[in-house]
Amino acid sequence: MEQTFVMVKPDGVKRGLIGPIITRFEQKGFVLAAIQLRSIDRALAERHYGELKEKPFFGELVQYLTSGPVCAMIWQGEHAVENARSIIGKTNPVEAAPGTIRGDFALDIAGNIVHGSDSLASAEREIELFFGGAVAASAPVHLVAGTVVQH
Ligand code: IDP
Repeated sequence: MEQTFVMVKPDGVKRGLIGPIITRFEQKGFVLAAIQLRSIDRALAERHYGELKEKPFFGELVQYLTSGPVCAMIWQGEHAVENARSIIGKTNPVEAAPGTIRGDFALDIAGNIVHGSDSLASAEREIELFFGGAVAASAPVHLVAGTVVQH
């Protein structure tokens, strides 16, 4: 079953939107395979958004991502990558349709509250970066001092 990487960004966590965002994914039919509340250092933010390093907003983006805790998750389901992007909505909240997460909860592209992998290859890379590889949806996962322990 396909898995994708989703992250509630620092502004989403600060605004108390972890719950509503998880609810959207559960209502859609996804199964939560792993979750961590954590902070991101500069090096991880730069690796995560490595493809955007030439963009003029890259510095602002790294600053944004490291400004507070994030909630990193692996969600599992049919066409997980595409279905997650569809309920998250367009990158710019101005263009994101009402009913999508960004369409309903965000105003500005620089604070669009949630990330979802844009391809299967990105999902695999990001799951490896944050969780050290795919996690079975039925396996209990504990985060011990920053290290994911699977049983
Ligand atoms: P995505 O998050 O919808 O996949 P990307 O184009 O990959 O969109 O951009 C990654 C993130 O970079 C966006 O979610 C947003 O936080 C930030 N970003 C994109 N464009 C801009 C911009 O023009 N100004 C500030 N931040 C931006």
